[in-house]
Amino acid sequence: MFYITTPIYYPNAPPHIGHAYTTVFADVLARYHRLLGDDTFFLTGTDEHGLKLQKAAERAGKSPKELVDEMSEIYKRYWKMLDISYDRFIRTTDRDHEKVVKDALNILYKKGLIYKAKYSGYYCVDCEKFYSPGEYEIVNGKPYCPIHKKPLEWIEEDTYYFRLSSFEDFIKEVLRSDIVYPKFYAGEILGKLEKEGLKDVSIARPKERVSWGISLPFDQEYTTYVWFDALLNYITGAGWGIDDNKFRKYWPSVHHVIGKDILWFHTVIWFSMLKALDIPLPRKVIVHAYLINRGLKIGKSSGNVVAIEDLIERYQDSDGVRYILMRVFNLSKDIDVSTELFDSIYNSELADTFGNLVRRVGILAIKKLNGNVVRNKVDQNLMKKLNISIDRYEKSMDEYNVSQALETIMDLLREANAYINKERPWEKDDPSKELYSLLETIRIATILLMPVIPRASEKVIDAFDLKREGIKEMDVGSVEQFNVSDAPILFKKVKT
Ligand code: ME8
Repeated sequence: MFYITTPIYYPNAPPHIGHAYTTVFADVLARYHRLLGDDTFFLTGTDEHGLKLQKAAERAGKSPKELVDEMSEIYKRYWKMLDISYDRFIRTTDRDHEKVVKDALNILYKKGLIYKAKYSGYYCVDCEKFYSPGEYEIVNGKPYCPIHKKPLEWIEEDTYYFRLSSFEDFIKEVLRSDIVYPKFYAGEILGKLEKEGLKDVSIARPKERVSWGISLPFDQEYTTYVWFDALLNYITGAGWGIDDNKFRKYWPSVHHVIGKDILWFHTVIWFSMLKALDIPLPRKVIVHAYLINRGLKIGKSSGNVVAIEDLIERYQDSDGVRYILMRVFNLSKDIDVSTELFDSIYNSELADTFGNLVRRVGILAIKKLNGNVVRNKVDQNLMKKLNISIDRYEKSMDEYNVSQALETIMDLLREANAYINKERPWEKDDPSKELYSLLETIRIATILLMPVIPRASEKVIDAFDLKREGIKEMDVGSVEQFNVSDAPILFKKVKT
């Protein structure tokens, strides 16, 4: 069983390269697990309530519902363009989710974990978060959001609190385990907890200020705080309180993929909510660093967004974009987006290495052997390299290191290209052994590349008549005969 989630994104603007970064990564892990034969469930979606969406709708002269209906379709369109194979696209305006939020609130209210009291503090609408002194920056004597570099709003109102403070010890203990990956991120949260302790959190907004949200089931004058609502999407997706069998099946294997900006919510707040609801914690929270541009995190508020459609146009289809994003993907380190770097990855690895090998071997097989390459002994060196590569690839993927997994395959493919140059099969009367060895290498590489470049992989499968096998069944040297009917050009180089 493998259940994987992405953050649900705010649909106040279309997704950009940063959202694609997370979503393609989650998609690659989902596809990899399907290829391993695991029963997989992949959830993504949109976070549609709250002040940020309410204000975006006002600016657009639309009702919030009109805006989110339109925008969630736009998200789906982008994910289709990028071949994102989600099993459900969840919207926080979905009926079943509304029920989950209300049920959860009722449980916590009855347990005495929610109470009413006054709140005052500084708020960032872009983060949908209150900031306390020490957390915000002071610019020209005014409190500013440290992330969005915008003035904070002073807010004073009656609200409902969730007793987050009572979970401090629990959270600290959990953060010492290896639930957060890579683990150093948990250390950052622990440090903050040690320094500042844990205060109760406001989980409601008066309707006159924020009308766009799910009403509190025990007080109709209030809407639910957007983060409290949003985090619950992960249990709605698995069927909590709706489909118990599904929930029992998938929940224990849940993996949350998130950017490091929302780690506090996905550890401190989310773990406390789950504990309060007697739901087991997720298996893993996988955290990645940022894509940056000119030194700043890419985002709408920094004004340095790279559009997904521009990338798809430059690299011809989704495969190129997916491959590049995954080749630079990094959990720990921020990555600077640069056209030179992207072009060089695309040209040297996809076009010159994988594409070129497929094209050369395809042409040789057709010319020399009429496309029929029968079983032979696989060249010893290639065989060794293949076995090592498969092991390394699986190990890297199991550590969520997709970039390293791709590097391993490229290494293997470069070796295969060198093997052709050395053996010169075009000069031989019967290059069956060489071509069989090369086709086996291509077959294995194609299967392993499927999670990242599904379209090109399908083209090779068709052209070389490969079986659609899972990773567990792809035994090196097991193919009786290859029937090569085409030598496709998989990737056209971009002009730099
Ligand atoms: O935070 N680099 O939604 P959001 C890497 N609705 N990843 C980036 C990125 C960048 N420059 N920019 C965005 C929210 N991301 C909430 C989530 S979940 C219950 C609610 C990715 O639209 C990254 O995954 O602001 C980040 O965590 C997410 O988009 C934030 O998306």
